[in-house]
Amino acid sequence: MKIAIVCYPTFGGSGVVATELGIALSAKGHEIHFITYRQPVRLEALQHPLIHFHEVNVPDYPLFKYQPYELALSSRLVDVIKTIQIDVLHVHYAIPHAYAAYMTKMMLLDIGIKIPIVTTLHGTDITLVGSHPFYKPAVTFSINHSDRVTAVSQSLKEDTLRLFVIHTKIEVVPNFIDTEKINRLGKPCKRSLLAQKEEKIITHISNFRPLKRIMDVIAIFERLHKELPCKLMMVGEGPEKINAVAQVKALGLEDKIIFLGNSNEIDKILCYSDLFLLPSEKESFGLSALEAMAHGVPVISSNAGGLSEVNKEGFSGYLAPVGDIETMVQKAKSLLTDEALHTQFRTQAKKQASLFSIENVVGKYEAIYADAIASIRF
Ligand code: GMT
Repeated sequence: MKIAIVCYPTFGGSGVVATELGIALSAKGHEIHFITYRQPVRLEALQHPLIHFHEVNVPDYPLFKYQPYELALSSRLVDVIKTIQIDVLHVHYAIPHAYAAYMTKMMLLDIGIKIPIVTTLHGTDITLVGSHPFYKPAVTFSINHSDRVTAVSQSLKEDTLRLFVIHTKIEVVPNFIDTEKINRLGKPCKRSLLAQKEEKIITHISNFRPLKRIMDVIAIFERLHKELPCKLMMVGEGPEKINAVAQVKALGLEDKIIFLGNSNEIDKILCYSDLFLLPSEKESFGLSALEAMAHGVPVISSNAGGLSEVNKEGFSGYLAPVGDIETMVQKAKSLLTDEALHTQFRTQAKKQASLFSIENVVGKYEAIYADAIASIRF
């Protein structure tokens, strides 16, 4: 198949999922065309002869207070789909991608070309931004006019049906991870680069938005470090970072809490890690938790959204209600102070992650594409 993929090219989970999916599909012989405003961060240039990247440029015009990205995207989509004779268009994150996809479909129909649209809902496009009254009618319309709709967790599917009036079937296709690739990575890792031998390494990775509850991460660590030697790796960039850095300074923990910024070395960092923290207020899936588990890192998370579908209580880690720092500290302590238990959870975390292995998921998307293509032919 010739598949066009639209996503955000940033470090966010939806862009990572879209990119890894495209790479996996190309390995199965499909021709993949990424169409976005920048090369996706996890996409290496010239990675595979079947992978192509088409940049969307939005010309600056002083009359516009807001530059019309959807217009530029749908025009570029029309151009690429027509020229390359794309079979199916898969858009990740509803806003504004599903909306631009619908306009693309209509413009192509006008010249006699039919293109099916598959929309994957990722989380905040539904639970936060998409349900805002300013966007809701357009998001509802775009979901209802997609040929196939998928959600990355059962929880997100339920949120979508609760927040919008949807009459299109939503299929749950969970996020995935290339467990084989992780197993192939070089070990042992050089954890001495980050911490002393006796120090446990705790990691948090996110986009530092308020819903990630960064202050909870710091509060949990502050309590833990009073009881055991440890260090905290904070990976990512975002609006809460400035407050987090100030809080770390106020607590005098600058030498224990390290801010690593956005990183392309997530595999290395997770290889060094003993525990992963994700106390989010909302989380449709929690891809970073899955990545940690695939590296054998147990997860202490909140039980928000789809996290309980990913992190299995008492097996790959522990879950607690949002804001329940006390429970998270106690659970983290129990894991980090009991060598045998920690080793057991490391193994179990990997086992739980293997349920989300890429091989189980790529076939589902291929079937959805084939179904979407068939649906527009009749
Ligand atoms: O976590 C974010 O805020 C970024 C966002 C994104 O669009 O990349 O993540 C969402 O999609 C990820 C991939 O499907 C999920 O793993 C995240 O749980 C989800 N984030 C939220 O629901 C807050």
